[in-house]
Amino acid sequence: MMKQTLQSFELDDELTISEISPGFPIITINNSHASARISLYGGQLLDFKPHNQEEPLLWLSEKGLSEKALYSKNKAIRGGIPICWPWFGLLNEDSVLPAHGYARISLWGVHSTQSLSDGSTQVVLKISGTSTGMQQPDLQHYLDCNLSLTITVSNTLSLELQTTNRGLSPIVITEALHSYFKVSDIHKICIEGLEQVNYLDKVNDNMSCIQEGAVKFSGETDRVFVNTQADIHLIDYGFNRKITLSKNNSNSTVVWNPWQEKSQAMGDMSNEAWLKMVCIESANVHSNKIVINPEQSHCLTSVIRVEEIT
Ligand code: TA6
Repeated sequence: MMKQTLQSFELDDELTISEISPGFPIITINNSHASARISLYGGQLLDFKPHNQEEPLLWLSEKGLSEKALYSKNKAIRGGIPICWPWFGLLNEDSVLPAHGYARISLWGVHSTQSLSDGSTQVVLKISGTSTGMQQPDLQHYLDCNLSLTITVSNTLSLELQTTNRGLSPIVITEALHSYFKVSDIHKICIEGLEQVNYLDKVNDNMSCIQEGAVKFSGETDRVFVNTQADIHLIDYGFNRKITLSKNNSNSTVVWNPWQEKSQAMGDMSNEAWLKMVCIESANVHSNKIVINPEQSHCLTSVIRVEEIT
């Protein structure tokens, strides 16, 4: 069968495909509701901005564009929505395998692009276990997986990450849509929807804690909330907006800000970046890991919308 060229997926001015640097194709969407960019490297949404918003919803590191640190093979792009799959964090404590798995450091293929009747644009990206860099014998079971990401860009943003097990044995995965949100100032935000939820505190030896009130930030924060399906609200008093993150088939939510010292030690974040971002991730991690039986699928979904604070 003839391989389709990337250009054949373009939709006039609504969706175009170009290379941001050699080997890094980017889909650019501009429809009547919003604009967005998606990198095929990582299957990663980079930007999303409804036309009625002054500020983008997602944070993307500007550092590296000139230094080539942001777009380099075997390294995840810092910002937007990286896909953590088939594991979140380290595979196990002393693992030397890539943190957050292989999906975010693999080149995805375009399966389809479509202009929907309500003016939104839908893109389906795919990758198979064998086309990621996974080769290690103990990862064989993941090679039989197919992964599909459906992104729908409207005045809301929807992401559906579907894992299908084509192998003969059940597989276990952990996963996250590692969304980096742009904020006015980390001191001027709070996160609602996690009150009284149990979390593992990664900055405190994974201590088990209970969230009292809204999440507010005054230092490094890395919390894995378990057994929660609730909608999350990111209230930003500086931008006067509320971002709501709704999820499906997700039992964990991760909240992360590296704070000053860690952010400055990271080569792909500028010194002040920690003030302008927060990660809120729809996930299935730790005790919420997912088992997928042969010929079965599992679909993690996240929908993001924004409104003014009234
Ligand atoms: O989701 C939070 C987290 O797991 C943190 O522990 C932090 O290290 C972050 O992800 C970023 O990980 P990365 O591998 O992209 O540097």
